Amino acid sequence: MTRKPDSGGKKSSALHVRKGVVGGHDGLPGEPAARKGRPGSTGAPRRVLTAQEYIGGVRAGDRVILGRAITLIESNAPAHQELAQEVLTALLPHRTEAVRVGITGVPGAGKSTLIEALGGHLTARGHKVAVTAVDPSSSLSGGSILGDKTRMEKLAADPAAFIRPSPSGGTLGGVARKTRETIVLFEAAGYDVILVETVGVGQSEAVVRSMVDFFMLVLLAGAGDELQGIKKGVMELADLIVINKADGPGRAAAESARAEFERILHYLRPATEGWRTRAVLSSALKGEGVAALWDVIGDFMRTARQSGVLASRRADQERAWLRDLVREGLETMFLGRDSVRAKMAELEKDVAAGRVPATAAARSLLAMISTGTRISDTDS
Ligand SMILES: Nc1nc2c(ncn2[C@@H]2O[C@H](COP(=O)(O)OP(=O)(O)O)[C@@H](O)[C@H]2O)c(=O)[nH]1
Ligand SMILES: [Mg+2]
Repeated sequence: MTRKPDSGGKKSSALHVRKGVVGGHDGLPGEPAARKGRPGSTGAPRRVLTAQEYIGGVRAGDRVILGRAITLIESNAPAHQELAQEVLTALLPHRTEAVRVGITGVPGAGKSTLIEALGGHLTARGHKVAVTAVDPSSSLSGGSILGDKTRMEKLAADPAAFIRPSPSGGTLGGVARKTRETIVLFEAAGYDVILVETVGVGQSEAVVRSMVDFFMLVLLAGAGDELQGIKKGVMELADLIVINKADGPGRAAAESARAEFERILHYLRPATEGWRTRAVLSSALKGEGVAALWDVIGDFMRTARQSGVLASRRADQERAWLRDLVREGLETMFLGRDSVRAKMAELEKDVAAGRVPATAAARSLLAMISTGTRISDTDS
């Protein structure tokens, strides 16, 4: 093992090959006056707004600027991210205290239709409703399937509502970050009910649970197999189970499914301390049960606020978010080095061939953090 001299660390600044991109970008904060009036100086089709323009526009509830601010936080370009953080930091103290609701369930359960009905119910009562989705698969399918405006035609045209499809962007972690930051922007723009839809696959329910106050699971009746297929883990995340499509010939089946879920819920740990998860019926299509559903959410918010559970949940969520970001940042920084990537490729071959145990391989890679390995990758 060769230990590199400490002076090698001095070269670290040479690592940032992205520098040219950052420097040449129109969106860099710090010189707004110079940027004004020079639209398209980098050949970009639209001038990047200044931090003040984003902040003022979002706070004023300007829908166009809100949309562009979300696009900014969704961008992976380092210059955009820097500006985005400036905007988010300034907006943080100006948020409305919104009710954040997560909605999960299998495709076809009626989540989007329910959001359309609930959203309309709320805007009619003076609420401002923002809708988004967490759909990590959207980058694979090439477009967002969730938060799709086709099921939410009325809400999409409602001036008191704002619908933003799932960010399409790689990992679940990346999508989660963008969605959390989008929620901050929604709240700074004065939206007081935030609805986040996610499909019931993989880890996305847990991710949405970690960013909302209240989480509901939308189910269908009359599907015995489906009932079996619902993971106990997902039911234990839910503050409410909604048996949808309780209309027409499906009504009776929905009622017996409701009774059955009530029984099952007795044996499960509730998702929120001091709150009993119940099962209710709805017909999103006819708008039935939607007002009652909002009443349940109101009860929940009052209870959780009074008991302090809401405040501690939100604080826990912020802390967990911080830890996630640090973990991801470390990973990106470390695995982003050429020397680490080269070593990783080598070790992957070794472990796949059974030459080195994975644990030993991981240790030797991680040792590159502490043994003074040059951050500069000229040695690789
Ligand atoms: N009969 C009935 N159909 C519904 C109801 N809610 C949704 N649907 C229908 O179920 C299908 C799937 O709905 P959608 O909202 O897209 O489900 P999602 O995939 O969970 O978002 C659509 O054809 C809806 O019209 C309901 O309450 N009753
Ligand atoms: Mg949907």
